[in-house]
Amino acid sequence: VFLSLKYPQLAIDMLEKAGFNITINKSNNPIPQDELINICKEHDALLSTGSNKIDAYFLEQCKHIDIISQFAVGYDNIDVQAAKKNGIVIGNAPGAMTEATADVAFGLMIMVSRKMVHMHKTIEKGLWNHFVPTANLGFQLDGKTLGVFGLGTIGSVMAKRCKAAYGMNIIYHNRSKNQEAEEKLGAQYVSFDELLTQSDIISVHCNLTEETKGVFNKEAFNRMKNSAIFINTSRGGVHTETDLIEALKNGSIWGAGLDVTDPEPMQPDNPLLQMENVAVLPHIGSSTVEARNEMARMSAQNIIDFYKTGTLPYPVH
Ligand code: 8YV
Repeated sequence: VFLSLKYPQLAIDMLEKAGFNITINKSNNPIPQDELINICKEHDALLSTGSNKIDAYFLEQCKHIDIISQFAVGYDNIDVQAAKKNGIVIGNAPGAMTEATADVAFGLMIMVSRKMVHMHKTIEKGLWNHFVPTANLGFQLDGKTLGVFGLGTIGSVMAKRCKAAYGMNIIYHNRSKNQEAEEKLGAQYVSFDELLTQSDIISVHCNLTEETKGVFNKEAFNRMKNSAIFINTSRGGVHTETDLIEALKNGSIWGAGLDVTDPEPMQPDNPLLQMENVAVLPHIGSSTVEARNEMARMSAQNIIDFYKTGTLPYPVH
């Protein structure tokens, strides 16, 4: 088994205990695709992550691979159809980072509503001089309307936190209705346009697919409230960055909180980093000890069970 990065020790221990020979990329730098193809030629299984480009070319070159187990819930870096065509089984780690990612969305929402990143910077710049009654104003979140784009596992936990903490009204837009969330959270299904026009905060929790790529674009931002906050902790490709920058500059929306960008990493000269009502984090949704260990367990278990029983506990179909 090749481990494309130095994953948590739990994954290494589990695989070694189960008798696998493992090789680890200990550098912690993502391996360029051509190099990874050459390495995979010497291996039967790959423990991969979002930074590995596993496209049709890769899968054609590595069709001898039995299983690719993704250390993530998202697998937009993998061409699943091409994997199927080449008889390669794919697994992932759904649910491992649900709470951790919802916390980041929730935190970004508060950070943006009170301009916390900007406030921190003003102190660093020596600009905390005296109290000004009308300066540094954000706004409160109590009773606001949260619009969830993609009310699945993570979106539901974000909605649950917002309802419990702020009594928020929850609306959502999905491919299909989420009956459980409607019953438990009183969430109301709305059209995409209603989500845009009615939400005070929009939080994105969908997968990145051909359907969701760039849906938060100029048109969408123009439909949103001028006072709205846009939060994205799913994939940067779901919003169009140039349109988001424009929308923030011209006041179409009030603020934005991002844990994901396109491309990643974001460069330090990005104009978003200079904006008062913006908070950007370096894709830390799953960065908790608990989540990363669970991701390690699930992704290792996929490989172990596949060779033992022929089936995966966490398959991607
Ligand atoms: C990972 C994620 O940090 O699980 C996901 O889909 O976005 C994060 O947990 C990232 O994908 C690295 O693989």
